[in-house]
Amino acid sequence: MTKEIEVVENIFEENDRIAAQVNKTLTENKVFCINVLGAPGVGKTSVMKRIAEKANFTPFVIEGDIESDIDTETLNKLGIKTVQINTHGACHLDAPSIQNALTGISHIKNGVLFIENIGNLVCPAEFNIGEHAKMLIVSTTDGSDKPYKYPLAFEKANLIILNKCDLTPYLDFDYDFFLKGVLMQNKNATVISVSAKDGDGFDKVVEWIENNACRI
Ligand SMILES: Nc1nc2c(ncn2[C@@H]2O[C@H](COP(=O)(O)OP(=O)(O)OP(=O)(O)O)[C@@H](O)[C@H]2O)c(=O)[nH]1
Ligand SMILES: [Mg+2]
Repeated sequence: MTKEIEVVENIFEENDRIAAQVNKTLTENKVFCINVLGAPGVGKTSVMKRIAEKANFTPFVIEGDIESDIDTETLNKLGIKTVQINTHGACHLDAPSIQNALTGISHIKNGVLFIENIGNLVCPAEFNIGEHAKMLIVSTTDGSDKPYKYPLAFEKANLIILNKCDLTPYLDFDYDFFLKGVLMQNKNATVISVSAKDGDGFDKVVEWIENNACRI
C-alpha cells in the first residue's frame, strides 16, 4: 500500500518538474499558455475560434483528444497553427506530452498558446502541463450544479467561461445558484458569460487574456 502511494507521488513530481521546464521555455519566448478545461462538447474549440477571431495576439493551439484530429483540422483551416495529441485512452494531458508536442509547432514566439485538454471535468484539473492560467469552460446545457459536483476544476480555474448563454431561454439554468457554487470553491476566478454561437461576451474574454498575457 505504501509503495503505491510512492509511485503516485513520483508521477506527480516528475510531471511537475517537466511542467516547470515547459513553462520556463514558453515564458522565455513570450508565449502565454492557457490550459483549456471542460467536459466533452461544452464548446472548448468553438470558444477558441471566437477568441482567435477577436484577438490582437497570435494564437497557437495544442489539441488534446483521445482519438481523431477533427478539431485540429478545423483550426488549421482557419489559419491557426495547431498540433494534435491523441492519448489513445488517457483521460488527461500531461507535461511530457506537451513538451513533445511543442517541437511540432514551428516558431512559437510572442503569442498565446491554448491547450485544449481532454473533454473531462475531473482528471485534467489534477495535472499542471506548463500553463500560466487555467480556463475552465462550462455550458448552460450542463446544468447549474456543476461547481458543487466537480469542485476541483472550479477551484483551480483562473478564468471560468459560461458558454451557450444563447440557449438559456430554453433551459432552467439558475445563474445565481451556479455563481454561489463557484464562489464556494474559488473567490479569485473571473467569470464571464458568452455565446460562441453568437459571439457575445468575447470582448471581455480577450481583454482578460491580454491583461494577463502581458504580465509574463
Ligand atoms: N447553441 C450553442 N451551441 C454551441 C455554442 N458553442 C458551441 N456550440 C455547439 O456545441 C457543440 C460542441 O462544440 P465544440 O466547440 O466542438 O465543443 P468541445 O468542447 O470542443 O467538444 P470536444 O472537443 O468534443 O470535447 C457544437 O455543435 C457547437 O456548434 C454556443 O455558444 N451556443
Ligand atoms: Mg473540441
